[in-house]
Amino acid sequence: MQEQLKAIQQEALAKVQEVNNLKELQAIKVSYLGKKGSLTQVLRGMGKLSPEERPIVGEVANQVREAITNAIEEKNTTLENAALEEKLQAEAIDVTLPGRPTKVGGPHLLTKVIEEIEDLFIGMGFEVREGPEVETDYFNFEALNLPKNHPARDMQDSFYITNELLLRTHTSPVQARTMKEYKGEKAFKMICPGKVYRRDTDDATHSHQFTQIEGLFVDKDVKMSDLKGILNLFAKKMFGEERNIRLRPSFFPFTEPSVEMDISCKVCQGEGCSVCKGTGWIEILGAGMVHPKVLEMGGYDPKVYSGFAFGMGPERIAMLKYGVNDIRQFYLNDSRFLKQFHQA
Ligand code: 2NL
Repeated sequence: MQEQLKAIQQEALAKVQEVNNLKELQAIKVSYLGKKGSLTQVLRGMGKLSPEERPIVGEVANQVREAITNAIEEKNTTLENAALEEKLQAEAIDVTLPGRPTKVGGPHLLTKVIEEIEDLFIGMGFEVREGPEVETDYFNFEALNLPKNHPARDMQDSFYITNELLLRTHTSPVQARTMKEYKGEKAFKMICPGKVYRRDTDDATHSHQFTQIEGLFVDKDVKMSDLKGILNLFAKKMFGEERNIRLRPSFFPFTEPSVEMDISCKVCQGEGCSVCKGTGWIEILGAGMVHPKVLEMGGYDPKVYSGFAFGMGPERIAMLKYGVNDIRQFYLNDSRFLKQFHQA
């Protein structure tokens, strides 16, 4: 029996020596040490031995079991280490590889132009105010002298949410709200930049959503010459000291009188060219003296207070200043367009 045990040990150790994966090693373990393993089978026969032989054979059996167990454990460690080593090799990161370049963004051209305009007016004592984009019919139209039957309220022209709520069609309601807030007592200068919405078919010069900056100056004794002086300063700071302005008569329901302001064409210096369509002038904004009814609805006594207001489209200002030829460029998010202005 001792010989049988020695033979089993030799055979097992040889097999363990040869094996080179964990699964086969496990199979070997089972085939020798498992319940039905060959070593176990032999040990079962020990009952038939004489009491003298039993401890001797028992000791040998234990030595054999220990030898096989140790060999398997040792091999197990070796194989596990090898597997780990292989995994580490396969998953190694080359820290010397250069990283992927990150694209550095920047403020949108429109954002920059709006901030540029804000800075100029802040420098002249104007405060910057914002208001809701979903407006009441009252603040968007009524308070601006656009009564119930006015064509600008048409479902064709505006995004209505209910009969009384709509997406604001201009930023003027922010100004109407400010007049209410100042209770007809406080003189103030403000501008209000923001998004506005009109039902429109988008093309190179139209967008159903665009931005506006409006301004309002209310005080005792505000005159047309104040309007002209401040807007002239704005035009020169924005487009260059060599530019001139002119005011042409116009119409807006919320101002009286109303004007449109042009700047002299930079390309032809007033001679007339294709950019200014032969006129020498380019329109940049609308303005006027605040209509007495609008002052009154804002809580200001038009016999005591007067004011001027203006409105411009930052997209148009940006298109003229930076040579953009299609308003849709501002909203397409094409990085080839956007990145041209990261330094501008
Ligand atoms: C334009 C013309 C304008 C105003 C906006 C205004 C606001 C109040 C009172 C009076 Cl609360 N006026 N806003 C006045 C004249 C012109 O905008 O062409 N905008 C793009």
